[in-house]
Amino acid sequence: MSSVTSREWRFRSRPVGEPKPSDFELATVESAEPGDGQVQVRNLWMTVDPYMRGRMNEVKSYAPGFELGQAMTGGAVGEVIASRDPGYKPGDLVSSMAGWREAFTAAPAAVGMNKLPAANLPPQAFLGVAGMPGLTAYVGLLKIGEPKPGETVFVSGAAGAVGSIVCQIAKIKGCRVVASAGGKDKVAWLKGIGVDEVIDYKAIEPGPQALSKALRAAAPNGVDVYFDNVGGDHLTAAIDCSNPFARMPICGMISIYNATRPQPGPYNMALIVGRQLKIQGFLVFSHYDMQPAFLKDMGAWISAGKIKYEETVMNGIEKAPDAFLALFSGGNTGKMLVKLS
Ligand code: NAP
Ligand code: FER
Repeated sequence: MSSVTSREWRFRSRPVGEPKPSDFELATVESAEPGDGQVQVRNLWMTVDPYMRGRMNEVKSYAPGFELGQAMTGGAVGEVIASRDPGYKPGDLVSSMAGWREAFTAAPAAVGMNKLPAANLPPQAFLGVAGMPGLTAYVGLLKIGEPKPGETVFVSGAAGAVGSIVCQIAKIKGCRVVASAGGKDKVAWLKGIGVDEVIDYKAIEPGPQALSKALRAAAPNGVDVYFDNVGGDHLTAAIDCSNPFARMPICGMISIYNATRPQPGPYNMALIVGRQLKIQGFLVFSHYDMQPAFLKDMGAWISAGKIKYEETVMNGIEKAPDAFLALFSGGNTGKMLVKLS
């Protein structure tokens, strides 16, 4: 046992609009030898997620925001290198919220530490397909969206961590899946994993209701479930093309996370009444009771080849802000991850 030198990213300045590299600062620290009840961990992977943008704002929300001058936090998986907690031993693989750093020493409860579930998956899968984003897809689609075989499911942000899993669960449930993503490569990848129709929203000719027209063409029988990762024009188009009693799990609205002024809602909200739409926001944190069922189903689907997952990997702690910023310009296909060692 000994102290270990680590680097960690600190929150330097609150972004206005799009975050920039100078909003983060890399510091070198010592991860001390563990004291009684503490565990020392070397992180192998960390995740960057869109929700972190909200934590950079000075607004009250479900969870406290990042504090200026303090280390950033977020999901990570790592290996125990020393332990003075009887529940952990060197070599154990653990998840925690002590991401954005190479190594740390902490009491397990202080950083939300858990041993990784036994599963035939690489550790970083627990930051993506078998972790928070995968559970988000599972809960949002199945519990809130309630898809029935033969229905049409429209998914925005479809080539991302959550969206790509939503598309494939919807196929498993016998639905027709229409997806939206930006760029030819993402379109090709989504078709390769079984999506029926893909709209390249970045290639649509601009014009009034352009996305609604593209969606109507891709979903001629209308939309029964819309899984919203994007908000804005995508939500408007989904409402335009909705069938009576459509369900819309609102997972995220990444198109407006960097907005600097209040954003208008869809102009067609009156349709919600006549079409009897159910539009419901949700947070994955309220649904961890579904995690055991999720891990069982997801493990079986991956083993059976019914769910495929992609990762976009940046190497080294230095790259963490770049990886985070790239989420807002579509730099990832599947889960965006930073490999630390
Ligand atoms: P992700 O989809 O892997 O990455 C973000 C993607 O968003 C980018 O790759 C980009 O893809 C797309 N994007 C960025 N700016 C956009 C814009 N202006 N218009 C359209 N698309 C844009 O991220 P994720 O982790 O899976 O998260 C997806 C959504 O789910 C986010 O809204 C996130 O906040 C939400 N989420 C919610 C919960 C919850 O509990 N409610 C949990 C996890 C995630 P393109 O190249 O296609 O533009
Ligand atoms: C997300 C967007 C928003 C997310 C969580 C939130 C876990 C939470 C918002 C809040 O607490 O107000 O992608 O993912």
